[in-house]
Order: sequence, then C-alpha cells, then structure tokens
Amino acid sequence: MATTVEQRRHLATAIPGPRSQALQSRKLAAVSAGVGTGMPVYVERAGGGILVDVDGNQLIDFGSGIAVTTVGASAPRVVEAVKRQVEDFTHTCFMVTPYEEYVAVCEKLALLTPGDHKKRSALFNSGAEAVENAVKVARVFTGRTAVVAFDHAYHGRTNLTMALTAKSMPYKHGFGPFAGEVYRAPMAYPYRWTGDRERTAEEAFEAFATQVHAQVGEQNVAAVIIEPIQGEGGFIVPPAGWLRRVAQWCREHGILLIADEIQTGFCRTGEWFACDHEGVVPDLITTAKGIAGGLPLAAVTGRAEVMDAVHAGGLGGTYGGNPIACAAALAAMETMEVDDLRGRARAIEKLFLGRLQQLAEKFDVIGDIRGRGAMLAIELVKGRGDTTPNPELTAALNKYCHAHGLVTLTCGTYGNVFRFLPPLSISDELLSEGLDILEQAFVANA
Ligand code: PLZ
Repeated sequence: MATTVEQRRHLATAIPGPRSQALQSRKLAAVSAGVGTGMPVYVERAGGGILVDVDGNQLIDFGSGIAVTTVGASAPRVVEAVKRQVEDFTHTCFMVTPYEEYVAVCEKLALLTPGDHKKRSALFNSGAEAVENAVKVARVFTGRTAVVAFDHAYHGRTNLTMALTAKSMPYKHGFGPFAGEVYRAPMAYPYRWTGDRERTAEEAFEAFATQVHAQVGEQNVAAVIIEPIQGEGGFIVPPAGWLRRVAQWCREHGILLIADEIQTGFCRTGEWFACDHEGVVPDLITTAKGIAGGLPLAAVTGRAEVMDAVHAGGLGGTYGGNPIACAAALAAMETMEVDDLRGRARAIEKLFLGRLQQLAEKFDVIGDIRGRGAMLAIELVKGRGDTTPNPELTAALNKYCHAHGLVTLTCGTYGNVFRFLPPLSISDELLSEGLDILEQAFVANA
C-alpha cells in the first residue's frame, strides 16, 4: 500500500523548520554550490497535493517538482508498478538484453502523441538528453546541420541544449563555448510584442522567416525546435495560428519541426500534448517530466522514416528506458487515461483563471495572465501602463508563499513570472487554499 498523505496544509514550525535547517547546513557542506535550492524544506513524504517535510509541516504543492508529478508524487498505480518491477529486475540495459516494458512505452507514445502516421521512439533519462537526440536524428535524416531555436527558449543544461537555451544567467553563464550551428529567432510573445499586438502571429512569423532566410538559409536548416508553450522562459503562449504557420513553413522547406513537450506534455495543458490545441503534428516530439510519475525517463518520438534514418547503434545509453522508469510510465499513462487527467487540467484552469482575474482587478502589478490547463502564470510588472518587469515583487510573493506553506515557482527571462504547476491529483480545496495564500501575499507585498 502506498503511504497515504493527509490532504491538509499544516504548519508545525516556522518554514524552514529546525530539521530542514540542519539538513540545509549539511547540504552546503556536501553539495556543490552550483546546485541551487528554491525552497530549503526537506521532504519526507508526498502525494496528492501535499508535501510533508522533515519537521512535520504539510505544504500545498503548486510546483509538481517542475511539472513532473502530474499524477501525484506517490500515485498508487505507479507505486505498485515500481515495486513489482524492482522485485523482478532493476536493469539489464535495453541495448544488451531487452525487455517488454520499453517496447510497450514506445507503443503507447505512438498512440498518444499527435498524428496518426507511423512512429518510432527512443528512450532516454532526461529531457536534455531527449532534445540532444532529437537534434542528432534530424541532422542524420536531413543531411543538414543548422538548428533554429527561439528567444526565451529552454531546452536543457548539456552543451548542445545550453546552446539552444536562450537565458544566460544562470543556465549558460561561464559555461561556453557552446555547440555550433544553433541560431535564434524572435518568439511570438503577445504581451511584449513591440509591433501591432493584434497581429503578433503574422508579424512574428514574418520576422522569424525573414531572419532565418537571411542569416541561415532554409536549405541549411535541419530542424526548428519549439516549446509550443514556453516553460522556463515565462509560460509564453504564442497566439493562435503562429505554430501552425511555422509548421507549414518547415514542411515547405524540408525542415523538421521538433516540438519540445517536456514541460507541456502528458495532460498538463488539458490535452495530451500542447500541439493538440493547435492541431499541429510535429515531425519529432521530445517528452520527459510527467511521463513517468516522478521517475527519470525521456523520449524522442517521431515519423518512422525519420527515426529509422539513424544507423543501428547510433542512439542509446546505458540507462535509457530503464525498466523501473518504463513500468512507472505505463502506470502513469494509465492513470492519466483512467482518471481523465486532461479533464482535470481543464477544470484546474477554470478554477485558477477565475481567481487570477479577480486578483488582477485588485492589483495592477499583474500585467498578464496566461497559460493552459494546469500550466498557468501571471507576469508581474511595475503597475498600470508600466510593463517594466517586476522581479523584486515576484521574489517577495514567492517568499511569502513559501513561508505560509505553499510551494511555488517563478520563471521568465526577466524573472518576473509567477507560475502554477499543481499536480493534477490535487483537490479543489487545496487549490483554493493555495490561491488564498497567494492573495494574502499580494495584500502583504503589492
Ligand atoms: N525542455 C521544455 O522544461 C526542463 C529545468 C529546471 P531535464 N525544465 C526544468 C532547471 O533549472 O534545470 C526542460 C524543459 C523543456 C527541456 C528541459 C530539460 O529537461 O530533464 O531537466 O534535462
């Protein structure tokens, strides 16, 4: 039986409590300073919408470990599947002696990802690794080298994915030189579009196409990589039609479209994948995070002819598609289907948007409300008519929420986006209570 976590916020000590503080001292003495900590409370148990820390505090989770525990941090089916698999075997290496779970995950990915064409997948350990491999596949298939990524993009922290990621501090600063043949194009960011905001989709597409034509040359481009809703960059939702136009342009030029759905995938936005909202079928899609209920697993799924263009042995890794992670993924995907987590994400969107709109009427520092499903955010600015980013207020709100037992995250190129990524297993009561805390944070700080 999975340990059941009481679904109630409870503060037993100040946050962080004494045990967390002691652990944080040990962390500072043992863990590299390069590994940051957003909220130094040490977790003992978690499930549903609650994290229980080592001091007995019960915190409401609005972060899901950055969009990972979509089904919850101890979803019963996942827990059972993992226990069973650990008892059977932990590892053989799929490249040495394979096992069914890996194949079953790839079969499921073929069914769930956008498009009904023939697909193949390859499994990896992290999102960054999936992105790297998607680029490798695209280069082999097209015989071209250039990759185009967008302003505000986040694709990971390895060398190639750092090059694809837009933001310098903290992701890239001091870590260069970066991989070559990566080019950056303007993003369709409606709130900060400097042209005609009503025409962001058209103008942003034109700016993108003109720049790639002039600076890279379409015939040199293997792939365009895009988060259909940008994550770390600020939960930026491009306007309707833009992604479809980019996809069409890619087709016209023999360029592969890679959708990075590592953060947006697996019911997070109210559909299986964010591309589904736009009816866009990417050639390659990268997934990770929510796929396996908390276990490390990532995938590249793509058109059969594209994925099969790679020579045997060209893709792999010791742990890629580890059997425990695959068993967890099968159970997580079953949970999403049986519990209709797409519907749950849409219900969460409704609940949140109503409250966030009320907040925006009271606090003019909320410049924009955006997102889809259970991937929502507010962008904080200086005040009415002044869209200057307000990272100080963002940090202050975050601090207030943490101190009051609500686990929250920020993001954005300018550090001024307050984002919400609750597990889809959270109750409406906890969501409302979390939003009450957020409102109090505004009252105290704005
Ligand atoms: N692509 C769209 O969101 C991971 C990063 C947190 P990994 N996002 C959270 C941090 O500060 O490291 C992410 C993503 C998108 C790729 C990745 C990378 O996935 O599993 O972290 O490698």
